[in-house]
Amino acid sequence: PQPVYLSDYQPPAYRVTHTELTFDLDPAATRVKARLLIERHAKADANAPLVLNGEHLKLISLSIDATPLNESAYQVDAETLSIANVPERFVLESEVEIAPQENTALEGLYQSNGMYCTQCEAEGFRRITFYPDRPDVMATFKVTVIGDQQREPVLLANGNPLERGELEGGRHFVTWEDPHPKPCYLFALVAGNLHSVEDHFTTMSGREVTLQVWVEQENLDKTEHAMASLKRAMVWDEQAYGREYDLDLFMIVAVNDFNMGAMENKGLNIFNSAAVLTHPHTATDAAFQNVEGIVAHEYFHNWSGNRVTCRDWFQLSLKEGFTVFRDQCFSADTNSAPVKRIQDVSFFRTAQFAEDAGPTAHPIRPDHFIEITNFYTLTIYEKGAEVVRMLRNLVGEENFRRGSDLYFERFDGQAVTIEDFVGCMAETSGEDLSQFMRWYSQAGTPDIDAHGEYDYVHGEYHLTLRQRTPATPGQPDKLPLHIPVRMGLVGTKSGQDLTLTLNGEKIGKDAVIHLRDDEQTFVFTDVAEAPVPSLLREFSAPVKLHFPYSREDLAFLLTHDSDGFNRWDAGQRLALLALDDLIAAHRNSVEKVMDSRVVDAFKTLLNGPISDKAVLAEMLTLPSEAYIAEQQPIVDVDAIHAAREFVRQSLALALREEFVAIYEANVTEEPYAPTPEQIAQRSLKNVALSYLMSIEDEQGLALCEAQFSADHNMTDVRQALTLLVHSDRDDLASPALKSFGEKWAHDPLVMDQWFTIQVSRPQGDVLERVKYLMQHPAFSLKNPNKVRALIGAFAQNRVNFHRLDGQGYQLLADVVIELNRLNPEIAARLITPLTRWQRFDETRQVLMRSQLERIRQQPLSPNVYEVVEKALA
Ligand code: DPP
Ligand code: ZN
Repeated sequence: PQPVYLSDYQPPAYRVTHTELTFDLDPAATRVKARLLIERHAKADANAPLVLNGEHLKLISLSIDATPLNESAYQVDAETLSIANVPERFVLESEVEIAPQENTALEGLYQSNGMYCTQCEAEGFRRITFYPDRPDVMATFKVTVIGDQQREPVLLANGNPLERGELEGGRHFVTWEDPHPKPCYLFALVAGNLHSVEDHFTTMSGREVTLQVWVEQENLDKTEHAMASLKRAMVWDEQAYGREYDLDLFMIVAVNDFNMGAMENKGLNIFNSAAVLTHPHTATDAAFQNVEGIVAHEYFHNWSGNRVTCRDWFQLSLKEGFTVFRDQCFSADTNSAPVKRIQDVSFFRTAQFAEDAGPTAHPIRPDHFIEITNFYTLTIYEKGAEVVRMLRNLVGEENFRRGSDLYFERFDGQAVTIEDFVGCMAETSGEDLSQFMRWYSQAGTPDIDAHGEYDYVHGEYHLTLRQRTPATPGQPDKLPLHIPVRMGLVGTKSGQDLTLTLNGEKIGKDAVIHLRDDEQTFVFTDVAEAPVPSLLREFSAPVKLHFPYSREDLAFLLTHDSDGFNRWDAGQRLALLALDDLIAAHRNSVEKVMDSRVVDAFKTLLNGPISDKAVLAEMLTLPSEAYIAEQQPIVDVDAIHAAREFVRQSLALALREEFVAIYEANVTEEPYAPTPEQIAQRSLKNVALSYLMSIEDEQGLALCEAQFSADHNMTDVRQALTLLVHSDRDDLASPALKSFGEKWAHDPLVMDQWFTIQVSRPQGDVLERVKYLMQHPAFSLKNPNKVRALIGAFAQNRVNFHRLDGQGYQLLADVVIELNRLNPEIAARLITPLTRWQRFDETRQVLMRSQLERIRQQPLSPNVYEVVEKALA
């Protein structure tokens, strides 16, 4: 397979102004008729052939302006249909046949649980009909769906319904019209035996919108939260961005088999059921919050993605980075803002940093790719969002809003580039953002080495920042970036933020300094007392900040920093220093000794006044093994696990009374609600329980069992079950697992959790368990959620996946090889843990590479090929 390059971009020679489609549904032989109004682009060569994309299509007929084309007039290969001589303006009609029931790739039109649905982003539409499948071709659509009245009573497509009626042979049809020009990746169709919950929304200009969430009958009681989230998102986008909904109908459909989380098809969002269905008994707090965020994300795409879309797929972050940023702000406004930031950054620094440091590292705007589905990554999405956040902070909130207004207004109905977006921000703010643009083209995470010195004599603080971005594949040399560093100086005597004076100018107690060169020294004057610097507040840039903090400094910041995020981060840094010592002790077989400063810090937290329970729960949570691993030059999974367990147990032993008190103070009999208050309470209580269970004493076990049996809500039940299964008390875990599995055998989303809990157990022969569960009737390799819940979760199980006999790697490779045939997109994603082989010891490196080599021996999809080649390069 050959890569495509951004630098080769050419505007389309022909555009489609209007698209009419008729689907005659059949599992094995769906007929798709297309009637396309096509025009040659004014600047295009008059002899330019018409080239349409099309894959896995059986061509039945083809005509231009109602004249059938004979076979010599066109050429078809596995990927395209070309017609050499076409008029300047014409109607192209085609009919093709496709087989939705055989489509296991879940791209294009496929079947899930008997219902028909589509996924066209990025390049799935070419599996539906011959078409210029590229986002810069935007057309209005009229779509007729014909199905069986019994099997498919509900027939949905984008836009507003226009007409419906009965046909012969028990068939019926519905015609839909979408007046907004859109690229074909936003096309959607759903047909099946579905039921809906309906609600209404009045937009700020008074437009009445009908809202529907479509699900299978048994899930009707799981839609309330998604609907409420949608309404909140609609209000928020009006207030925060002045964006209003633009059709009479907005639909969300839940489907079980879905590669991604959800899809923002115009007026007809299709969701992975895991990203929409919730019920207190089946979904955890985290799932409720995830649903809220994803519903909002897809809704926000209506403007950032649909009304204004991407010129080409290299610009993917234009819509995704911006939309993730928008959904992050929404969730922060709706829930606990500091906790949202802590959770996002914590995930980002673990997973995106790893991606940016590995063989698949790529810029937010890649310059080439083989398979675009491999680029729906943490870099495009999450780092893209961090860059938009930096932009907002650089130009200020007001200019940012004026910039986004300008962007939406100027480019409405167009397919544009990242320059167009950043250009609007530069225009409204007057800022020079040219250096800032490097964030979009340079891969890798910048390291910032910071160094500070207090000059008592002159009352000055000298802060030196040095930036360096490591080489990434294809980018050996990096240029300095424009990095906004939000900071304060916390006086060690007063415990307060000191007023900052830089270059003779007072800039406040909390300010942003701009690092643009490789190295810069900032001299703060009138610094009356020795400070501890608080740097990169709220994680103001996606960088690794190194500052030689002492443990005393960190303990001080933990209690005194005015920035909640950095208070949390100080705790994480303090724990990491202690963990470093313990990892070394484990490796050298020396007795482990707990750092009393960490215990004291936790004690202070537990006994202090509690202002925000959700933040406290985060502060009491140790860095994950994956994040600890990120900090190590060579990852020693066993030492990391042992060290972290030692800290957990030491804290539990030293602070047992406190944890019990916290637990008891936060038990509630209130009916479940996913409110920030209740969620905070539960997370605090469940953190306490996990400490108590780390020592498995009688009291902890009793609380855990009682919490499981009380069966109050899934958050509590899942935590209790996880802790039991991950303990050494198989006598308690086995019956709990069994009863849970039996109780929920009918609910696929709960069974996914049941799989994950078992295969993420750190000890025991989990590999055997994985193999056994792969035979379970609730498991299927064809369902991406199952694959993620069982195989994906196992590959995150650090100790067990990385076992020294290599069998964990082998199992993953076996699954990748099989999925490569069924669903290349999911197969390619699943390889990720193996691509990180450079991070491990020699023995594991050899084992991981040998599995990558084994995969490479197979006939591969372009998706898997691209990832494996990079991993072994
Ligand atoms: N465009 C989708 C999303 O991120 C991905 N399928 O919302
Ligand atoms: Zn998105």
